[in-house]
Amino acid sequence: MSDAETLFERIIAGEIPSEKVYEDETTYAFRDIAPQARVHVLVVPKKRYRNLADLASADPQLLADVAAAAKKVAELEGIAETGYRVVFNTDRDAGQTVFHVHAHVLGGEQLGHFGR
Ligand code: IU
Repeated sequence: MSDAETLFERIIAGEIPSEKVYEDETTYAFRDIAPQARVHVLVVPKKRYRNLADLASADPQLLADVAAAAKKVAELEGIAETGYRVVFNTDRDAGQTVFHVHAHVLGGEQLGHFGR
């Protein structure tokens, strides 16, 4: 198992410092170290699955927990009303680098739109 695979488990365990935004029994949320928007928070399930597809098929309740935590993060960050984006990068073409599924919560500014 590479460092990248265990990184978020070490952050959740407090072995690597992070700027925590929210935590509950099953999820942990912290600021991305390389923010791509004014608000950029990662929501990570404490139990590790490789990506969204694995999480969705193995543990739909935990996926629901991640979605609820993303909503909570948006409220705490004051972007629930203005809007935000939730992204799960999955594998090579999306540039996934940490193979412990995580939701990027992005907002706090007008985000670029694709498909227009
Ligand atoms: P990705 O979805 O796997 O592409 O994104 C991983 C994110 O983890 C990326 O936005 C990094 O900036 C972020 N990150 C971090 O917040 N702290 C770290 O120590 C490392 C990566 I390594």
